[in-house]
Amino acid sequence: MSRIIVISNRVAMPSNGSAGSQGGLAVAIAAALKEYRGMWFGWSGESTSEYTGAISIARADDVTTATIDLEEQDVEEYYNGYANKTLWPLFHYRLDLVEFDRAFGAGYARVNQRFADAVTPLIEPDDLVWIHDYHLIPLARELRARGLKNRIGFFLHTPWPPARLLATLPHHEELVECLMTYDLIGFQTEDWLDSFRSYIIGMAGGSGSDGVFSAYGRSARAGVFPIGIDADAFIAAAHGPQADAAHARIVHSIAGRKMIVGVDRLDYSKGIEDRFLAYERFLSDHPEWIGNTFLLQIAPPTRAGIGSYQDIRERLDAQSGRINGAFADVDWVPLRYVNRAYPRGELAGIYRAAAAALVTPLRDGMNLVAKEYVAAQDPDDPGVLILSKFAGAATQMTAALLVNPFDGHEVMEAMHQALTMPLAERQGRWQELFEGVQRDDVLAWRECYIAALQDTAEPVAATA
Ligand code: GDG
Repeated sequence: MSRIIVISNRVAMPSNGSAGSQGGLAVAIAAALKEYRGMWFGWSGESTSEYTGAISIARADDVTTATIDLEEQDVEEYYNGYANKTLWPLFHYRLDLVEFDRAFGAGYARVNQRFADAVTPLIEPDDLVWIHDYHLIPLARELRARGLKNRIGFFLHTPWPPARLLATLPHHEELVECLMTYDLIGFQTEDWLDSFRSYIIGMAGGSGSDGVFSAYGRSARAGVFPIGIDADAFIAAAHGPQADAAHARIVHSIAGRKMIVGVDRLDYSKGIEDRFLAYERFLSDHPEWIGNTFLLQIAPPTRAGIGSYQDIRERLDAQSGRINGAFADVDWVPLRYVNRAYPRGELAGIYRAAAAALVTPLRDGMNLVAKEYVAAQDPDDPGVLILSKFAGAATQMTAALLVNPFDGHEVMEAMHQALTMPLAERQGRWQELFEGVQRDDVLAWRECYIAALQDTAEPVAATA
């Protein structure tokens, strides 16, 4: 069997025991690589004043990792810059937050070349190479330029933006041309594949049918591969000692009320601001819930060096202060807003204790929190998932209460519906969701993607 070489920006092994907020990509890749012969290559997360190209190899939790440190300038221009100030907001439809800077583009190209230089000697002829996310779109072109003939696949964890939005990016053609160097391009949902198709046909003058796309003189396959969670491991964690202890602690502090939970990296795409506004409105319009419910929002800070992230943090601090100032009583606080990460086992116990979850991103490639919440529920008394229509997960999780996160009224009414939903309906909805989460788990995703990558025609010729 071929080895799989996974390449992503960060290599970060999540662990059940310690707190971590590596985000969905790291959680999913670690789960997908376990029990597979292979290697995970990427940035260590460390920066140095000068780039050395030295590779550190390690083995943790059955996964071999190979990492490089980046130069401080790389982190600024490639990671904070092009990846997180340009592509992330653009791919999440936030043109207002996009920053274009030539230095960012140069840093993006440079780091992709550095990745290619470092990883090429580690790749053997039969290996399948699987590259992840928007940080590394040009990497296949760089690997081909270094003579690599292996099958190379790409998976995008975020949305792919509509063609007219993408067209606002300087040199957008080059980005898409790079994507066409892959043998297989994977998206989370049909929506993002449709956006890609409309760009290829409408803007690149290419064609696309039956999963095969042609443009810029090359052909690539593209398809939909919705990512899942490591369901069995998460269910086990939800009933483990760490979860039980966290569950007991939170149930004690819930004190007979109904808890609504939100868990998100502190990111503007997750819709936390609109969620807080909807919750404030819920307390005003449904005063019967004052004193009888509360919202626990866990939001570990990420990308804290970026201005738009500092801005949203300040706004959320102000909003939470205002809501608590207006509604709190001596023995009750309506909003518990926590800026720290919890170990995964504890999170599972917290999910299990929540009568409802608010997963209301404004735009999200998939959203794993929605799936984790479902996996953690007690079958005899499951909570209700309130899910944004604009999360990729909504295409699979149709038994959730699906809401438009921009419509505060709708979100507010969904909270009321969730907290008053009869047990039989909760169980019916949960059963359907749970079966999907278990069936379409991260292992199914990996098998499906790898099988499709193996099925691709012979690798395309090098572009050097
Ligand atoms: C990207 C795409 C796509 C959060 N707080 C804590 C914690 N987390 C974990 C959650 C979950 C992960 O982080 C977040 O995953 P999401 O999928 O919700 O979102 P992104 O990080 O934006 O992930 C997304 C994903 O990639 C996979 O393809 O679904 O659309 O944006 O696993 O549990 N984990 C711990 N403590 C916390 O406090 N341990």
